[in-house]
Amino acid sequence: MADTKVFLLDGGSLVLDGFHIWWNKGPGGEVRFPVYSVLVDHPKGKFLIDTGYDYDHVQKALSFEKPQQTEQQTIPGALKLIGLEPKDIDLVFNSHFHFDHVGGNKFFPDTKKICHKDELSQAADCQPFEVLGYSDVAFSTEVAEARGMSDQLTMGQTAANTKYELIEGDVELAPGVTLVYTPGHTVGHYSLLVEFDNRRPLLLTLDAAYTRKNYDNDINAGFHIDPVAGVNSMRRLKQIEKEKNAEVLFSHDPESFKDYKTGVNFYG
Ligand code: 5PN
Ligand code: ZN
Ligand code: ZN
Repeated sequence: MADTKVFLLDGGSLVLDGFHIWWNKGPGGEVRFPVYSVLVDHPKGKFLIDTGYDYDHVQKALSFEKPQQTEQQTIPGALKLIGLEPKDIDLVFNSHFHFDHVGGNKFFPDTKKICHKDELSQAADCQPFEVLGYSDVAFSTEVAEARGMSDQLTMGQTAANTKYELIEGDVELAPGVTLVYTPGHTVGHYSLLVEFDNRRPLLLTLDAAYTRKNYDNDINAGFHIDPVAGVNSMRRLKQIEKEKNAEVLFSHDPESFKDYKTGVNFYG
């Protein structure tokens, strides 16, 4: 754990109606929220958790989400800010395969990639209400071909360079870096716990809780495969928060994000 650093890579923002962020609760109306990825710089390797959204994909498939993303908010741009390039990353882990978490996977053809064992098959054969969430399939030739969307494979993706190692349950990536299985939002969703030598642990909910209001009130976002599992996952995260005295970071919280460390500022 010595010297572990966590960088949040600002990936721009999107818009949703409040009833999609706070399911059956609201209030409705346009909410612009952040999207970011997480770089864990650990003595055992540089782990990238999620890769944000692809601007062109969102413009094409979900233009109603009004993407705003500068060059510095792309994955290569955000890595460059901290003096890194995609080739410096040792492992890409996707918390789940929604479009706003996989858009930059295409920059990592030679990097080891990991996901939950059921997430890949679900993205390849999703429920009708999940089609928009799983609309960017360029992260996997297998998924793109299964869905008849091979036209998205424009950056030389092959079966070999979009292979995923499959995991299940909680997994420790390296000492103090734990993937916490939190299904509900999707079948194979994970949150992330990072422990340090010299500061409180960070618990990143990822899409198990979009915002502090979701978390504090056990409110799912409007996108889920199993809302009961989603509530149970939030309760589990709160137990971990208590046990570990963790600082909790949310995936898409416009208010909290203002205080998060981004760019060259890091946790550690
Ligand atoms: C930001 C966002 N927009 C749409 C969807 C969806 O259909 O499933 C998940 C999701 C999102 O996170
Ligand atoms: Zn999601
Ligand atoms: Zn998301």
